[in-house]
Amino acid sequence: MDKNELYQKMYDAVLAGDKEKSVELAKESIKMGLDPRQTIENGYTPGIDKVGDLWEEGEYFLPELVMAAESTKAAIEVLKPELARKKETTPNIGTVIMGTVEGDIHDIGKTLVSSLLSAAGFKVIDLGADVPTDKFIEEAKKHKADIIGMSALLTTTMVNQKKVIEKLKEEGIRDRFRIMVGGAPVSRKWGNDIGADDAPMSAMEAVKSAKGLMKEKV
Ligand code: B12
Repeated sequence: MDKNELYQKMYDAVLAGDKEKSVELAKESIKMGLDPRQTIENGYTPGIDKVGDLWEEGEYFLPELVMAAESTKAAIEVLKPELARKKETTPNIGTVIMGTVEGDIHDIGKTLVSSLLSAAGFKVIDLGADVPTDKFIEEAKKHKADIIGMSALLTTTMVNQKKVIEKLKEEGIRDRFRIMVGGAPVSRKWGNDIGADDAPMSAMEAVKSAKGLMKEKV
């Protein structure tokens, strides 16, 4: 099987919500020596994106969405150690606090961004999903974070990214941190409007952006 066939099978497994198959294919990609980042971007991400479209079109319902999400997450779990193994030699090029904002349980994109940042040499403190505004700030202070990353997948929760930034401003510590926001409904314009430093559109872009923000910080 060549890599494109494998990517296609990954896509199909996510669409079918077949967790076992999804995991098996992730293991296969490791055996084949494929780059785990490429595997995620070319196999699993297109799958979950398509599931989103099918849901929007009314073809898929919540159980299918959940199964597809679980299949994607399980595959990423298998690939995580591979990502870590490929970590560049420079230890801790910066500390990132990452989480999905309050009221929002979507965590696939956020976890992907965390994994890739950590593979690129960042120390990532992943707070998980549904993270209260104050928690972002407490943890950023505690770990002397360089960057705060916030994910939001719902138009109703995006506003909580803004709340964190406003709270930081109120405390007079906004400039201590660089701030990245992301998630499907987030645009560069939104990032700009709420006073974030950047709003990268994908996990790959997030890595580039984080490296750039670290340079700016010095
Ligand atoms: C999977 C999924 C779910 C799963 C989530 C499982 C999980 N553990 O995450 C489940 C089934 C639980 C779910 C629940 C709900 N969902 Co949902 N879900 C999705 C779906 C299909 C895919 C999201 C996803 O994981 N995409 C794949 C990842 C890789 O992409 P991503 O998250 O966009 O991340 C990439 C970039 O955005 C970026 N990025 C992401 N975060 C960050 C952070 C930073 C700092 C940076 C730099 C970059 C970055 O990098 C990532 C990788 O490239 C989307 C549809 C879609 N196309 O987005 C709907 C979607 C987000 N869901 C939606 C809705 C409405 C819901 C529910 C409210 C449904 C309900 N009625 O209960 C609940 C929400 C409950 C809650 N309180 O949060 C709507 C939101 C509509 C809106 N405008 O607000 C969407 C858009 C579907 C739709 N078209 O209607 N959902």
